[in-house]
Amino acid sequence: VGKESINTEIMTLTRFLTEEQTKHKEATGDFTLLTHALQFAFKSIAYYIRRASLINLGGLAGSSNTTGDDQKKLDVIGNDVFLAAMRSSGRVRLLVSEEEEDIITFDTNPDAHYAVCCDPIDGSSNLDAGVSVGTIFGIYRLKDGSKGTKEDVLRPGSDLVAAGFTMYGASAQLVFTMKGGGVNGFTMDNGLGEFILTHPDMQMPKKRGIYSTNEGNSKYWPEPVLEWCREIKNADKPYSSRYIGSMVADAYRTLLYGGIFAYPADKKSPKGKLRILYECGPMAMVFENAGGQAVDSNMNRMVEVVPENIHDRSGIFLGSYDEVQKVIDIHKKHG
Ligand code: AHM
Ligand code: MG
Repeated sequence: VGKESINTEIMTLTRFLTEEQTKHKEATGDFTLLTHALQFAFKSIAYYIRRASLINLGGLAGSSNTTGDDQKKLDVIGNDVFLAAMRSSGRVRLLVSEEEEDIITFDTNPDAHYAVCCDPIDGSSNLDAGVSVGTIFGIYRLKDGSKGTKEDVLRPGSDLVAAGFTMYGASAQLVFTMKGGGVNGFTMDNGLGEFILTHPDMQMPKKRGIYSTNEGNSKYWPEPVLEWCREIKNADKPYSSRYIGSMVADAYRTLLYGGIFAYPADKKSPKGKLRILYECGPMAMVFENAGGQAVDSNMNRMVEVVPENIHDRSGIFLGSYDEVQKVIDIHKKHG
């Protein structure tokens, strides 16, 4: 290979997780094994999505999930892949999935300590157009002495031990954070079959004039949200609008470039659209750990919101610190 500069000191996700484990003296390796299974689920889902239109995986499966969305064939496959990976890791006791009405308890893993909440393929309405979709996940440790009940997952995001999301785009990206830690971004190297650390210690810009929301809903928005939107569009330098309609993709861009993503509660969806356990909570943890903010439509910190039921929804504003603060200040003014 002559004198070409090839980086042989690559930080793969596997190496990263192993090094993290050795930092924690009390670690048993259970969490590390769980994350290896997660990693496999991401790789598999990325693979099927990439091949979807070639092997007839496009379109609807002919069913609808618990919250009434039409299920795509890939929603079903993504869910099955995820479920099998979590069960076979042996380290997961409970699984909450957007595609499953009830909590799944793995009887094969009676002594496992973890509960995983996930949206296996978020943004699936975009799938057939080849737009980026991804997987969102959050991991709780079961409460002390618990054998796995719904109380182990009906908890605030601030209890999460780890969370993150993938985006299956031009390349597969993984954003991962642990409690009290930073945010790290990995890119799938298809040649090596490994996620490589490409965005260490991600810190998002403190502000940026980009807003990302489905403004088609503005007819239903409450006054403070309308005022915020008018204000940013009439600023000296009006904000740019960017909306993909795939939370993982809109969030990934917002994390990198800064700005704000909003899906407020409104007259049409009084509780908001996005789900607390496997969309809002994990995303909020990522954004806070990267120096941003995330609040619900009542301007409460999103990671403090506790769902009553596993599929509960919430309004959400997340993004750069100053951009979210602007929303909070306008809401406070309205009282
Ligand atoms: P899904 O989980 O059924 O894919 O729905 C969630 C998606 C998010 O990815 C995205 O932010 C939002 O729904 C878009 O909603 P809308 O089409 O109403 O703008
Ligand atoms: Mg979703």
